[in-house]
Amino acid sequence: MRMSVEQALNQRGSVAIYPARVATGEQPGRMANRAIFQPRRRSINFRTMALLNILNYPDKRLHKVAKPVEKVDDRIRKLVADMAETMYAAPGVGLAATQVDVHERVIVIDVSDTHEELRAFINPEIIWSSDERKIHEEGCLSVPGIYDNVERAEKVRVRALNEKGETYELDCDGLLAVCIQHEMDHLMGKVFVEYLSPLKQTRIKSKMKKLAHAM
Ligand code: K1U
Ligand code: ZN
Repeated sequence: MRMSVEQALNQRGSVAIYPARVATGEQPGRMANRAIFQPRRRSINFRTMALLNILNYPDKRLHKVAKPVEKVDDRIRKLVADMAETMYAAPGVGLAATQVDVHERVIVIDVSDTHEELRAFINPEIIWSSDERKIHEEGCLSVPGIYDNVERAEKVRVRALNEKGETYELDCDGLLAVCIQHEMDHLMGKVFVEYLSPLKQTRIKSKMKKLAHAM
């Protein structure tokens, strides 16, 4: 059964970081299975949570480079909560702050079927990538209706801050690895269609512009 946003962010409105596969000192490339995160509570009131507007490609603001978050405070926790709600409502499995016109290094991801694995990545860095690469079909909430294959590292290790401002590391593979690389591109102002051929990009831009005029 899927979790609601209210359940994913717990009863007092906190961003719940559910047990996740996290790095526990193993060599890069080995997936660790020990959970070190516990759900935790913060004083964000859900009643104030908001659905944010997602920018559509080819909006120029999607090409802005996000700045590091200076302090993980209630403003950032509220942004994480709003981004999570927006991602679940879309629906999607990830969202970068760039896509909601906030140019700070914040990402939310939940690749579970049940909305039980919401993760916030604040000031994320990829600290290791596998040499093995994999082609995966990608979509993007900023390019609705367009799906295409992109080749990326099969596995990555990410270092980021959580919503408490604590540093953590996470080994990612499968859809999570694809998604974190896709979202980190957004923070650098890059949209996945930019990996496609110039002809495909032109067609996608024209389709998106037609869609915008029809709305
Ligand atoms: O960044 C985004 O726009 C979110 C994007 C993340 C992503 C998905 C797949 C491959 C790479 C990156 C999406 O969530 S697109 C929507 C989507 O994939 C999805 C929607 C509902 C259920 C499952 C997946
Ligand atoms: Zn995207």
